[in-house]
Amino acid sequence: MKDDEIKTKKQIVGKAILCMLKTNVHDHVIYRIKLNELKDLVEAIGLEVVDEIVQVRFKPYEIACIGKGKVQELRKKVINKDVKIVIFYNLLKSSQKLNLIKAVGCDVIDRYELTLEIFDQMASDNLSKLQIEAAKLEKLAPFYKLAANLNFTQDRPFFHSGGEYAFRSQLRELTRRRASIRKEIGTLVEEKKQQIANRKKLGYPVVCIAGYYNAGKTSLFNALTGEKKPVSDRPFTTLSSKYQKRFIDHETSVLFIDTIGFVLDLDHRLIKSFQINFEDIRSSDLVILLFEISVDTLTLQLKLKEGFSLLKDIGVDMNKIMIVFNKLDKNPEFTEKTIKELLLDLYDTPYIAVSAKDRTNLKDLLNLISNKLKEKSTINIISSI
Ligand SMILES: Nc1nc2c(ncn2[C@@H]2O[C@H](COP(=O)(O)OP(=O)(O)OP(=O)(O)O)[C@@H](O)[C@H]2O)c(=O)[nH]1
Ligand SMILES: [Mg+2]
Repeated sequence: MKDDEIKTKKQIVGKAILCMLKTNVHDHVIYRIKLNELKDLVEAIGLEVVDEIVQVRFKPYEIACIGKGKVQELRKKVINKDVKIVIFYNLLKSSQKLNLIKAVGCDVIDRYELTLEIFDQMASDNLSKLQIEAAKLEKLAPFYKLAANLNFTQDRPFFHSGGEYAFRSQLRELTRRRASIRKEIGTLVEEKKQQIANRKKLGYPVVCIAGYYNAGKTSLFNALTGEKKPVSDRPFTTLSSKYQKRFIDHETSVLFIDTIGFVLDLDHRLIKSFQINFEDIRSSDLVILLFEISVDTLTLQLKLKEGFSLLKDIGVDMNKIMIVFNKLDKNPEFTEKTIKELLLDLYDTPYIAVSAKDRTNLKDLLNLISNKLKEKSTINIISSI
């Protein structure tokens, strides 16, 4: 299969319940945005969300993340509604996952496993596939060790893992597979690093388009470069970075990079698994942080805050960031007033609103990019004198 085809691996059919232990007692809004995103992701793999359970407590319970009473409530819902899988927003320890599976009688996964499952459905290139398998094994190995010690024999329909890596007899196989994957990834990552270094040698400034899934990164990349990379409203359509050069003006040609999307509360282990994609963002001269503006102001505020802090965690210099709001056609009322409400002054970053679909304001965006790059190279020249 070609790298730029959308792969539609078989979706998982069945009913799901969402579960969250909310630790911030005073939060009455943000948790809802996070649960909505979780619902979005769950539906993207084919499941139907039929109910949800939210418990408020300053800290998760050790045994099953949620309390005994809530576990019973969950069990009843699972039986009554013929639920196939429960998906937790919180990240579960292996022991909590095992206790929950036993108590509720169906499979239980957390947001991290869910994200890996979506990646798995979308992955078409070899490096992504290996990185996903490595991350899954990393997460599941402690679970299987624990399950083996407890002689836990319930088969798990999700991830097909019960059959593939089932328990004690196959733990050795799992360890062997992890080692061989690590080796393969190591080789591919070295190749990728070499490619990044070669691109740097060409001397073009690199502009990376980063942002949340479905923000329209690939659509903008295509609109700016004339490429035809796959675009869709399924999360994580792009897993491996895409590159294309573009002439902006007689002084400036840049290399645009389209990258993997973010989710809220992105797990740091995922960043580690997809290190090479994030290396593309970190090593760029300019990062376009792209946001979809057809959402409410609060969601946008949260994404702005988290987006900046994520880029900081990856190691991006804050002076290299430019905010671009996309899908202006869906929200033409996006005005100075909205921009004030977003507290953009806090970020001290240039911003612009565009529509990748209608190609609105793309020229202004290119001017902004060119000016920002020139400003940067002037600073570099001055600081080297
Ligand atoms: N109305 C409108 N839709 C857009 C615009 N840009 C992108 N879209 C739509 O938004 C959806 C997501 O677009 P993509 O370009 O695949 O988004 P992405 O950020 O690359 O997503 P991932 O690769 O999954 O992270 C698609 O259905 C696009 O058609 C826009 O300017 N206006
Ligand atoms: Mg994309």
